[in-house]
Amino acid sequence: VELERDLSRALADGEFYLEYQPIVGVETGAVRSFEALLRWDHPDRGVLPPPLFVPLAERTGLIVPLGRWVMRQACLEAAKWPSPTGVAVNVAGDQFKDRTFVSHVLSCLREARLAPGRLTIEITESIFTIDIEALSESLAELRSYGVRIALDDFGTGFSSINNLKSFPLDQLKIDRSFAREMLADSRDAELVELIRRLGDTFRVSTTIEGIETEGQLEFIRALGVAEAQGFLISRPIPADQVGEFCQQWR
Ligand code: G
Ligand code: G
Ligand code: MN
Ligand code: NA
Repeated sequence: VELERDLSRALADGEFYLEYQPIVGVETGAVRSFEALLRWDHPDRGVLPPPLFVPLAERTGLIVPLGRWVMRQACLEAAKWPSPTGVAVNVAGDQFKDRTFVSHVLSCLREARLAPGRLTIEITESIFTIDIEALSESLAELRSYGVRIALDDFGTGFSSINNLKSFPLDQLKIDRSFAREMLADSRDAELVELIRRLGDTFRVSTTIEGIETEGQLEFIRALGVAEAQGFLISRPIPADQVGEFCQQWR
């Protein structure tokens, strides 16, 4: 209740900021992109992670202005990175209900002078509960400009493989729960391989989250997963460290 009141004030007061977590190519080790992760520097409670306030923002409708702030900030920051390093931005379903969503994304890209191909929009499967027609129209329009679409947390929730067929997608992000158990439980390993093959079938690339050990990285290399994200590579870092990370990485 308190947080709810604070939330509407926090945006105006500049209490939000983004951290960035690198995503690397598994074969080359090269940095491909960074995922933007929202943080709220609350004056009394300290830094709060998204699960503590994003659901609240969704309930109160503040997710629309907050999401617009995230998109603009991520594009402006990414434009300073060495090309063609990309940026991935998480977008909640309700943001698509905003009729100006697509034009706002395009205006952020234009303002930042960021090539659309350097932006990936991450959606989760919970998004499929909203108006599917309108959603896929918006995604298709963004894609026609070169923006990439990733399906986040894949393999959890109410996955319907059918969504892969009817949805304009470029990337599947395999949920980190699979990485966690993969070396211990052969069923998880087989699921990772299955998702990678689904990716081949639908011509979308696969990224796995939650890679924490060299062993896990070796393993997904053998399975042919294209990209990796996780603490082994780096925790999320402040925006002003991204340039340096790119320079000193390998
Ligand atoms: O930052 P952390 O690793 O705690 O992220 C937790 C979750 O919050 C992730 O699932 C991520 O998708 C979500 N998240 C992070 N940043 C944003 C954002 O800007 N908007 C939305 N809607 N979700 C975000
Ligand atoms: O929900 P989404 O997957 O978009 O958010 C990424 C979240 O996962 C972030 O909160 C980030 O801090 C967390 N994360 C990223 N890499 C790892 C990892 O290797 N291990 C664990 N346990 N969490 C991770
Ligand atoms: Mn994500
Ligand atoms: Na995820």
